[in-house]
Amino acid sequence: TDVTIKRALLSVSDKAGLDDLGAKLAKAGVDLVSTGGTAKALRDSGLDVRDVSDVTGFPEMMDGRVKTLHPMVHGGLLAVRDDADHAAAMETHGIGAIDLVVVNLYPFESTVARGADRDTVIENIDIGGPSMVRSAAKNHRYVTIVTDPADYPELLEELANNNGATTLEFRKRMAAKAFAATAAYDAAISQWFAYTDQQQKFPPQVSMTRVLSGTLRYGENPHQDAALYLPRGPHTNGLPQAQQVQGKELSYNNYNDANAAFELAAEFGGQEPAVVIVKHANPCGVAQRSTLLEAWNDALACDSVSAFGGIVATNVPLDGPTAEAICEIFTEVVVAPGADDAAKAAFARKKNLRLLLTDGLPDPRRAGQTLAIIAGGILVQDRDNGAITADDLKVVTDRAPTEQELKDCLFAWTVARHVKSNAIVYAKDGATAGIGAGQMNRRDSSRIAAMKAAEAAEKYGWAAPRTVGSAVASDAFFPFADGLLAAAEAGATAVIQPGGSIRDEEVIAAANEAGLAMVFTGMRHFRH
Ligand code: 93A
Repeated sequence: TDVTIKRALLSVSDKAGLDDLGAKLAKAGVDLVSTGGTAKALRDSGLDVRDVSDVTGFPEMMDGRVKTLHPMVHGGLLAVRDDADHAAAMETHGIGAIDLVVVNLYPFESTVARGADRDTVIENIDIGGPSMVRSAAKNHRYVTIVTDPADYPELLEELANNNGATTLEFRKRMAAKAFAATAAYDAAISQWFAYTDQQQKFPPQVSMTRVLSGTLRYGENPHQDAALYLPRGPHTNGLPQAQQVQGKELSYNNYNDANAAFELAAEFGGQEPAVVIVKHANPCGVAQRSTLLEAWNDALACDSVSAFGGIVATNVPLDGPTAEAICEIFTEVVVAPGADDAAKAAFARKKNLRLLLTDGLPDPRRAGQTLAIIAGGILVQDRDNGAITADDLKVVTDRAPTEQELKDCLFAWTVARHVKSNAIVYAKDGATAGIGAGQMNRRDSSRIAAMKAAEAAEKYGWAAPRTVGSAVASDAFFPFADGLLAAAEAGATAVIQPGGSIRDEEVIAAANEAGLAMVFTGMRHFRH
């Protein structure tokens, strides 16, 4: 099943690595056939090449739109070599077999990306290239197809190891890659049409043009298979781009949780140190302080029980003292925009801890889409990148929040949007005091958050829970006064919530009665 490469057709837009490949193929005695620009490049580097127009008996015409679309090419690619009729047809028409095709396509996506005009974009829809790629890939039993310059070294190694031939295994693998490449290429074209002509809203991200990056050990549970996919095109500064410095392989849940932690850490910018501890995609402690170590200590204090086996993210590079402190409890993953040597040395002693270092923080306000698969369909929506500032807040109570209360409100609000609904977050002096997540009613979230704060006070021997004198954030409006009253009971003095309930008046009256200051954001942050 090995096929010796005698004749190769090279036609590439991306000419990276071409000279070297051409030279090595020529040295191995392979005859080279090429289209205009590729032939010129090879000749310029001193190689002997036959023009495809010489093979077809037709000049490249119509601005290059018709170069390789010819039976002399496609017959040479598609013929079943050991079929007598095919062999006879080749003989009759003087069609020579082509054993290797090296093609990469007109750069459609980058032409769109640089904002080229419509005619230029259309001209960059490759027709002859994908046709050759598909012909060769279909006939992989005899023909080798290579579509990615990154595969040139492997091709050469394959030839070196097999006496100038390729194995069926290699040809199959490259054929699969080739069809994936043409499928992605056509998907990009169809998306461009959808976007440009039909003004459809969700073209670039929600696409089939995703590449499989890695197969994960398993999914959310061991009986589920899982993989990581990356969108083609520019990448966000996220976890798949991070460098894993140490530790076990990342699991599906690790990715999910670390992403939740890092996205929240990114909300705090890269200046004043912040620490986020996440469990099961929910933050269980968040703090922003003048040092990272203080931020860690205060984030941990919020719910030190849940923090065990947690995921930690920071918004600034890790330092030694903070790393030492993190190492005192069992932690699954730490993700940060960098780490100093002392921090790396501290983590190195925890062999299993996965340490991920990024070049920076993802932009929390970036546009994009999220997907949810439901039985029989896919739900698509814009990312929740909406944000409010202090100026957007509407004071609805008799008492306006103090400056400190306002700061605490905004901090609690920032955390709350990253907590599964129903979300209730108490915060005081730049640290969460209690977090209630994922309950089916708001009052229960409120109570759970207060309970966690009380447990922390007991554990740390504080005179009072940190909810006393705190601000409380609710991801959606309080439908009744009871959730708000539960917060007042826990000692909160300020409230931030979207407002918009038909019972707002009732809730505002209850807030006034309890002496609370309350602001409305006018924006909801459900997270399901
Ligand atoms: O315009 S095409 O769709 N018509 C063709 O017949 C054809 N054959 C190869 N584009 C065609 N190609 C593409 O030309 C290849 O896919 C490759 O990207 C490019 C190489 O052209 P050159 O060798 O002139 O630089």
